[in-house]
Formats: sequence, C-alpha cells, structure tokens
Amino acid sequence: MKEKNKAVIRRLKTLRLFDVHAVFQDYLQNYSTMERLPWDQFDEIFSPLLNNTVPVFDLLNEREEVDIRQALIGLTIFSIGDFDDKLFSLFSAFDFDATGSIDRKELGIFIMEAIICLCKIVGITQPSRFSIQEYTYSAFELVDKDNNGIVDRDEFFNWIKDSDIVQDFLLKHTGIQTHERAKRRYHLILEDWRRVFREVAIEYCGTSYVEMVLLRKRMEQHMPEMDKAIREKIYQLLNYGGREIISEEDFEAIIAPMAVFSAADINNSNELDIRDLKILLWLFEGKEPTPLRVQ
Ligand SMILES: [Ca+2]
Ligand SMILES: [Ca+2]
Repeated sequence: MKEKNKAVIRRLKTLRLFDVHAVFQDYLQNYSTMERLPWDQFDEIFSPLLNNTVPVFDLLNEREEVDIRQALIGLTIFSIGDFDDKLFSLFSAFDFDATGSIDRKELGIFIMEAIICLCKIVGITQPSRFSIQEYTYSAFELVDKDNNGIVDRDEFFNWIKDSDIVQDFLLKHTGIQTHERAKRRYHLILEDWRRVFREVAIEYCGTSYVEMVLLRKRMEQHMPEMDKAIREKIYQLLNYGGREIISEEDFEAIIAPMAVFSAADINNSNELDIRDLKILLWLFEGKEPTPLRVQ
C-alpha cells in the first residue's frame, strides 16, 4: 500500500463515529442538494473533523470533486465505533427517502459508492462502474431475503455480516472484523487443530491419545505457514513436563485459548492490540465488553 493511502487510513482511524455522524447531519441540513463537492465546499464541511482535508480530498477526488456519499462511507467504516452503529449510520444515510427501508435504487447507490470509495482509500484498482452495476442487480436478490422488494435493517445487517466477500475485504484492508466473523475464524482454527490431532490419534478405552513425537511431526507438515517460534512454543506447552503422550482433553485445554488468540489477532501480528483485545474478550464472554474493560 502506498504511503499516502496508509497515512489517510491512519488519520481516519482516529476519528470517532459520533463526530463523523454529526458532520454528516450538518451536511444534510446545509448542503444536502449537492452530491459532489468541489474542494472549497469539501473543506468547509470536513475541516472541523479533519483539520487538514487535503489528503482525504486527494484520495477521493474525481474530476476535482468528491462524492459526499463516498466520503461518508469511508469516514464511517474506518472510524472508531461499534460495528453495528456504523451499519446503522450507513443504513439511515442511504435510506434517502426515509422510508425505514432500502429499495433497489438505494442499495445500488450504496454498493457502487462503497466499492469505489474503499478502492480509492486502500489504493487498489477500481472495477468499472458497469461491472459494479451488474453486481448490484444480482446483490439485491441476495440481500432481500424475504423477497418483499425492500431491504429492512436486519436484512442489511445480516448481509454485511454474513458476506464473506465484504468481511474478507474489511479484515484485509481495514483490520476490522465483527464478533460473528471472529467466532467463525475461531471455530475454523480449532477444527484445523483437531484435525491434526485426529490424524495421528489412537483410541484407548474410549479416549483419544497421541504420541508427542507424531504430533510434532504432523504439526510441522500441516502448519508450515505458522511462525516456527510459535509452533515451538505450542509444542513446549503440549509437551509440558516431558510427557510422551497427550489425551484429547489435555490437547483441547491448551489449543482452545490459542485458537481464541489467533482468531482475535486480526492482522496476524502475533501481538494483540486494543481492538484485538476487545474481540478476545468477546470470544471468551460471548458478549460485547464495556468500553471500560478494553481501556
Ligand atoms: Ca428508502
Ligand atoms: Ca425484505
């Protein structure tokens, strides 16, 4: 990623969703007839939030104007705030006629501007507007689960949270993942480890055991992408006290917290930051932690 993209993302990640929302409300009151803003207007609206608006304007610039909807999506997605609140904010913003639901046209605009804006911010080649348009036609049927011709709030939320494409994109480029997503990753990682165990396990009196030597060999073959130092650490834990065989139960007791850690470590840095920590507590407790717990 280019430095200018990184710098903008870093800046956007310091904004609070609440403030982004306030600026957008101000826009709706005072400028809502303009969808595309030239530099001076953009600066007037966004300088209270960004101070220096030039880098963001430059990234989103198209023929010396910035589409307000793209700015709103970008600022909202990267801002600091609860993921559900972000979705709610976007849902309301794209419900242009305030019907409390999103129709085909509104969803089309949302998908179009979201894809273009995210490509601009992370600095990847944009698909053509035509190919996005084609995608939006097929997407509507997918999102409108009960087929009543409109997308309600639940349908919108579920679509974004369940969509692998959307979630993978967000995770890869923004480092944002939802609790649901982390949980799914956790189960996948755990299943992976269980498979390694089962492949070398033997049954004895209704319990599965593996020989440590075999387990180590299998881990090395099966998990070459895992950092060697980490694999060693896990092996040491499994091998604690020099045991030569390990039961499935003991294996799980060590591997489950490890899988929680891996699922929460969203950028695979092997270090947890504050946002990972929030996901980690979530996975352990099954509910969203209060802000106090992650400070
Ligand atoms: Ca609507
Ligand atoms: Ca519907």
